[in-house]
Amino acid sequence: MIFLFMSIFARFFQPGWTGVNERTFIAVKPDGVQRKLVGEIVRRFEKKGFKLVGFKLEQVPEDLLREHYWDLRNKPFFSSLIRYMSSGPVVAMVWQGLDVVKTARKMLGETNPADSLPGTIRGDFCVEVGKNVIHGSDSVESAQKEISLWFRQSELHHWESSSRNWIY
Ligand code: DAT
Ligand code: MG
Repeated sequence: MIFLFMSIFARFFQPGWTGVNERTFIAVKPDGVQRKLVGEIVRRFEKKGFKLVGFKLEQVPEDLLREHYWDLRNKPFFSSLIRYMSSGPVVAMVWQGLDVVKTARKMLGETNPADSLPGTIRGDFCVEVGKNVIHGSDSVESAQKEISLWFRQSELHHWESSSRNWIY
């Protein structure tokens, strides 16, 4: 019910998330945090030229994870996915920039690490689909839903990057 309300809200309340203001939701999963990959992952997004607008370390309640992965609720791996995602803290982030949703998915690699090219995060740092270290929104619409599910407005920061004119 809350999720339905949030999706409707996200659909009609899109505060100019296009062009250089496009945003995506990225999470370093519990295995990524345990394996000390947070710095490496943040480094890749920073160096690419994207802007960090939200960041927190959080042990995520199962009900939020069930909403987050609602589309996969009938998959056989759903309950193990929820157990894995709630097994330790995750780092939830919002990154902003031109075509950030599509580009972040490229930087992540494929869902199955075995299909992910070297140079991608999943291609470089993991081997199994059930422990693939990172989440990234798959479309602008899911990014909007996921950001409103994981972050309060007050946790999203508006700031001017001093390197902006060297990137755009
Ligand atoms: P992605 O995370 O690349 O967007 P997805 O949305 O299809 O992939 O699935 C969400 C997560 O569920 C994925 O990151 C890992 C897990 N998953 C997907 N397919 C799986 C499978 N066949 N076995 C186990 N876990 C799977
Ligand atoms: Mg997905």
